[in-house]
Amino acid sequence: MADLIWRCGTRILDLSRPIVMGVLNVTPDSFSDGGLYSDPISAFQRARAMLKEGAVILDIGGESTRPGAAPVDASEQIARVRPILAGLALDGAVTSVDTRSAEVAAACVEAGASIINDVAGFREPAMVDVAAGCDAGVVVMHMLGEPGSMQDEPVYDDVVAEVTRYLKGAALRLRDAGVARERIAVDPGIGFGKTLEHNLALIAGLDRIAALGYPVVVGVSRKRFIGAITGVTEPAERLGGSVAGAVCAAERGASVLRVHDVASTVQALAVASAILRERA
Ligand code: HH2
Repeated sequence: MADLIWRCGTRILDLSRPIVMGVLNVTPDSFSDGGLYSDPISAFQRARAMLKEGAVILDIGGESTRPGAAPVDASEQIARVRPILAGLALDGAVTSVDTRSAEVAAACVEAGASIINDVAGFREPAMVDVAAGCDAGVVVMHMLGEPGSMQDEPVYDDVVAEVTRYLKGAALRLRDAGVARERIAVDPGIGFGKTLEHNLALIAGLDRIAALGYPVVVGVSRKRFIGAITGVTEPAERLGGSVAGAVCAAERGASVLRVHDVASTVQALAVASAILRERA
């Protein structure tokens, strides 16, 4: 995938090597950084620190999607994230808004967000309309059901085949609506309606998703499946597992790694990429 690019508004991202998307949750209840960056000053400081550490994209969310999280209405999400996105756009940063709401996505693109990251996979027609009406990049993620119930015994016959088919169909619907192919990235949605085995199968089978030809975004950072494997209960202490997951995902074809711990992941990916290039 040496010539892969991702067109995000006026920015063209070079994905010939894996890049890092830093996570910034401006929420009180996100599973690992909830409450840490709720005020704009600490959010800006965190954003700038992640850029310094090598993040190419900052993904900013005003609603937690952890299992069982309470929905946040559009006006509250906009109030939380728009000032941060607008300020970072003035700095020239590439930003992404993490939302399932068309109203929030539209307001944030207008404020300067370069990417719409929809964990609901653009299943809402209004989200497709927003994407078609702007030139932002889009992340189409797979989620089984809704955050409130997605972890209630998720079942698949062949998780990799089913997620790949879903992503292919959702991307085609966006293209039919007028979203250019080079604006679209796909994401298997690690932890979104998946058991530990499903998550492992998806990471191991990422090459099948990458074969669709779209850049693949993957978020394993600090997630529950790392705790299930290692016994580490505190999300912020899952650095080693998160970095291992990011490196394995990149080796299987992921181009964008969505992470909380930017510096360690950037360093690990640089070394892994150098070794993999030598092997090639
Ligand atoms: N994971 C989370 C949120 N958004 N977006 C994409 N594209 N891929 C992911 O894997 C993904 C995502 C969940 O993590 P986090 O934002 O840290 O937590 P919370 O949803 O509790 O705010």
